[in-house]
Amino acid sequence: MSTVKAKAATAANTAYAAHPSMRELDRPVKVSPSNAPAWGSDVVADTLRALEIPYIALNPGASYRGLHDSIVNYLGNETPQMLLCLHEEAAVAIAHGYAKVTGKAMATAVHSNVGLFHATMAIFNAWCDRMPVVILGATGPVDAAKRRPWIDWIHTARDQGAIVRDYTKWDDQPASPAAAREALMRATWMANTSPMGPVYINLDAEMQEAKLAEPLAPIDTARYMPPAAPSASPEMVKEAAAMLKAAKHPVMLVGRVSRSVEGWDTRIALAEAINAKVITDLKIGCGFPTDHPQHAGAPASNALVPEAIEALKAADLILALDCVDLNGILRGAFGFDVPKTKIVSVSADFHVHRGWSMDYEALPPVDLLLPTTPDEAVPQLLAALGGAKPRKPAAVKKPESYQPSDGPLRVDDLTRALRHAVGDRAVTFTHLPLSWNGATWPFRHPLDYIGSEGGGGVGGGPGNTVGAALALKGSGRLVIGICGDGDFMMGATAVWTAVHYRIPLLIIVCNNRSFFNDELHQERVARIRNRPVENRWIGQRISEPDIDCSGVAKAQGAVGFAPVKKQSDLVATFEQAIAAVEAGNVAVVDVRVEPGYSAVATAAMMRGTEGQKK
Ligand SMILES: Cc1ncc(C[n+]2csc(CCOP(=O)(O)OP(=O)(O)O)c2C)c(N)n1
Ligand SMILES: [Mg+2]
Repeated sequence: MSTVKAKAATAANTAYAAHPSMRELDRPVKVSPSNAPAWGSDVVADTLRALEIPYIALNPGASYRGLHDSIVNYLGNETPQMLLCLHEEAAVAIAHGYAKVTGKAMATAVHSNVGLFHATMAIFNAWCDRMPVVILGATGPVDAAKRRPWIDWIHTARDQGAIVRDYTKWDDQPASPAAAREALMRATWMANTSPMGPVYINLDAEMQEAKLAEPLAPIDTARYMPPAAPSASPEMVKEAAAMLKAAKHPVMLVGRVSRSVEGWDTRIALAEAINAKVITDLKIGCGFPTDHPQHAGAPASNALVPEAIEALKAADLILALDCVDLNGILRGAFGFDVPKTKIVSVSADFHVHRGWSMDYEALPPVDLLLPTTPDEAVPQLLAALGGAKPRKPAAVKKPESYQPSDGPLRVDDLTRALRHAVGDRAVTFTHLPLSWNGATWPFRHPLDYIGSEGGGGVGGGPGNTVGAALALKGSGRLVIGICGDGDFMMGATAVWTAVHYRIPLLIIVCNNRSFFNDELHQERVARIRNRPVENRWIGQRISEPDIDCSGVAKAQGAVGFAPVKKQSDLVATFEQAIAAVEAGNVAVVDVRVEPGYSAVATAAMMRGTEGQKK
């Protein structure tokens, strides 16, 4: 008898359940179906199941051996199912990638202080990306009299949650199974409520391993997790709609939005109803078709393209839909002049702005704030404006016919060849490199691109890709993560988890043999100081030896290909790699690209050094 009542499976939550094929893997033997919860950690496991957590990505450790046993021998390694990871950063990055697709938290478990230390950067990435992850940790025994000599002492910290408190929504260290059950419900509820984010629950080893003194009265989790979406008042919506209606040249800045098709269609309808120019941001998942005639130029990451700057300068109203850095965008168009244009912002993000991390960015001027999410507000705004206009079907431009040249292989050549090899398949990009040129690949569906790692922590690309591919397993979408060589090498062990759990995906490494972003930084400093820019590569190049990134993947069981060095080999290699993925494999292609970023990104990084020595 479980101590927590699970919700019945509904259409809404089946997409969130584990993929049936995963159930064939890592099956425990001799698990009694009539198992009764007998230990503290059994209550924790029961609660994870009641919360319908499908997976728990973990790296093991003695501090949570009680919970580990409960998941395997009490639950039978189902809901949640364990996903073994070779590094805690990968475990959290996988859960983060999963949330980027589903909008819901899965769990991770990390060992005491040391596992949590490894996990921190990935937690920060999820935090900045406002993505939910339930992180379980462990410590102790808190009671010093119960500690084993040495190891239990070094792995017990007085306030372990302090390591991550400043970039999680909430943390707790429950002292009893009943308190742990409550903490898990609160944590999951908070993580999945907008603005979303990671949460941390630290489980005392002794609490996990103690026999249950008495059975807990069963509870129904749903009653403790009421829906709590932030909302704007009808008056505010009316006022914003009137401002939109009066505007002649509105601009819609699309920021953090869900992956829902309904939300996507409603944003298109709103933009068309008010004839707004639209600007999207490669830092986050796509929120609007980038080849729609109203999309101003191509999407970019840290800099605005000229068409976007022009649209903003001509705007008489700006509608900002939960932008990651609204003030930064305004600065890209208006410099340090405060724009006179009226600004309506839809964002509830201020609820999670805290003192330690400044990921809230500069305070933007806002004339009307709707304190809610774009997914809530856009349909209301559209209704207040009288609904959608009839739509013409979007004209889909075919990519230009592909012709490799025998010139140097650049990222744009990689993209053209990949588009050709992919053909009409539906693709989800789970990561794009800093060298990506937004003009080269249109996004036409909310799952075409799920955004970057969020916190600028290099190394998240592979893990985010694995987690997203897990969520998309069986969806028919071809999952492709394009990572820099620096990013791939920092997060490479996530490949093993994908291979072991048979999660098909393709990783393409844009291998420029360098932490190239920082070469540009060194060039900038050298120019300003009138020093030799020729030395920018020192301490940056990952060459001599060059790394065979697909070899690193092959060693972990993935299908690896010989590094591609010529444009003419790209399409054939991509076709083989796609065939391997469609046969259920993990494939990694290492493409030796020339170092270089798109013109917009390079210009942004070099701004202010024009005229200085090259
Ligand atoms: C954890 C971490 N370390 C260092 C940096 C600084 N940094 C920003 S971009 C970058 C280069 C990344 O190299 P790669 O993934 O190969 O991309 P490239 O710039 O070469 O296209 C580095 C080192 C960072 N953002 N995060
Ligand atoms: Mg690189």
